[in-house]
Amino acid sequence: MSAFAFEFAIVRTPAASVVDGLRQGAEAPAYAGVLAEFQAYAAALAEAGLAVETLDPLDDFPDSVFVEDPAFVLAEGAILLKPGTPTRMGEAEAIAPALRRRFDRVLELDEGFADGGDILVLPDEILIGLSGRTDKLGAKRFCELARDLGRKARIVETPPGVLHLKTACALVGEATVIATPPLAGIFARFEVIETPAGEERAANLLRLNDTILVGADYPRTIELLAGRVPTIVPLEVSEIRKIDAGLSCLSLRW
Ligand code: CIR
Repeated sequence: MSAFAFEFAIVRTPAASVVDGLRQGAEAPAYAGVLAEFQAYAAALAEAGLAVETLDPLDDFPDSVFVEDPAFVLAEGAILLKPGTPTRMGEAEAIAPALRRRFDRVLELDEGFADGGDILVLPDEILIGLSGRTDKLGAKRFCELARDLGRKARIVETPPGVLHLKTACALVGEATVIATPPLAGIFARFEVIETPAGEERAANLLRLNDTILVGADYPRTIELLAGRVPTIVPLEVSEIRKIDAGLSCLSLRW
């Protein structure tokens, strides 16, 4: 089963409050810039062949544009997660109606915490990374729920200081991943493209059908990807990067 064949996506327009999104750095993003990056991203999903549903902005939740974190979806069903940080905890409830409209099976993480940014779908298994947002209890329960949806899942460690597992790795092809050097070792059965020094953030790219979306500021990574897929789409991420985001977190895909 391909792990990057997608037909549908859900995205959420950033609210004006996105400028107050959680961030480790000093500089807040500009709203107009985040909106422009979001719009280009949504257009790229459509261009890659996905039917995109856009949800309304939620001003009460500054980080709610990052729909990947409060839920996890597969063609077989969805799992409502429990974001592991106080300002994002209400996001799962906020996205639940959209998922219930689209999926017959919507399971719920009822123990611990887990963010979707920590969940990487590979062709033969799903990895969930322990992080500042995903604890052991949540990860263990996620693995059980994934099994209920017919998938094998297991827990891995996320390197210290990295927000989410997928901040530092992504699937590139059936047998190829990209990862920062500290994570390269967990992908024993894969060809691993290591991010060039200074381009670690490029690891949060997105393979969709025959297309890879990648941050435009990472030219050496783009060179390493050349020829691996028919279409590489460099996207501006300079504003969303200020709130610690990349390209996977802006959508749910199935
Ligand atoms: C946060 O700290 O939760 C947001 N500012 C960024 C979330 C990025 N999500 C992701 O990579 N899956």
